[in-house]
Amino acid sequence: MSTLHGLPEWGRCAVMGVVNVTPDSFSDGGRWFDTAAAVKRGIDLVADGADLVDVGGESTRPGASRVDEDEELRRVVPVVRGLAAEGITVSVDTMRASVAERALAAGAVLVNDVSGGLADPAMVPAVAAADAPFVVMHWRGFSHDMNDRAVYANVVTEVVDELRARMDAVVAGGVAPERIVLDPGLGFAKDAEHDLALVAHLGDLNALGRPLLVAASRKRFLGHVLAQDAKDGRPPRARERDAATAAVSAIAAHEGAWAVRVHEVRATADAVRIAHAVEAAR
Ligand code: PMM
Repeated sequence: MSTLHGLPEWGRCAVMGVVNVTPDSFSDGGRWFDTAAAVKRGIDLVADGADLVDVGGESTRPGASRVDEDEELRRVVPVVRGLAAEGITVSVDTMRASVAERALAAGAVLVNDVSGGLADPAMVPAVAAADAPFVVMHWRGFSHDMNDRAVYANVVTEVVDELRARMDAVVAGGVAPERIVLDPGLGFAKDAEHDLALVAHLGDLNALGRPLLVAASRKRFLGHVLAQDAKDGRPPRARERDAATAAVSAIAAHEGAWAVRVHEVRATADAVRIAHAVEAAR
């Protein structure tokens, strides 16, 4: 189990609940678009067993175009403030330094950047200046054409190498190594086989020596696997992938992940506890 400077110590794989304040996110777009509904959703996720809540205002679904900065701020900052006021540990999911800064000022304690600081050159300096914990995800480019970048000779070694290079750049930019969390970026410039290979080799990512965040929740690769046994051969809808998500949460926890990021918390909260108990019984 890895620990992370600047955040509570949960003693097991943590559960990060997701609140997407967007009209168009892949699995829950439009559901928590209003500030009050989004804050209530975050409170409900904590009641269900989330240890922290990740608030995002930009959809990164494949093919998505970018939201403008003012709109992202309008979506995210009041929700962060509302959740922090409830004493909830809040993370902000953004690729923009300005949004990260305003969210930290509003009470967020972790910056989750799916681009690992690549999308906005001001992000790494902003995170360094705030001395905030920082999630660095494996990323090869914006969502509008990321599927074209899903080309690997060996996805596991390439993701490990690219994450290591990114981590080195972030540290060179002033972020303390002990504040960095790494994330393989399931579904980002990856097809189903790539995602499965990464889940199968999470131990290789542990070799990077930093806490790992695994975000499989409702993603396409789960639908791809489940479609193979479906009567109509079609993948279940995103919201019908929560049991599959919990299965990955158990695997990730077993492999020592620091946290799993999920839309539906209850099953995953149980999964990480069972994984922890099994580990303790060894
Ligand atoms: N995936 C999404 C959004 N944010 N953050 C991290 N660190 N890792 C991810 O894999 C990730 C993320 C896309 O999922 P959603 O839009 O369905 O919530």
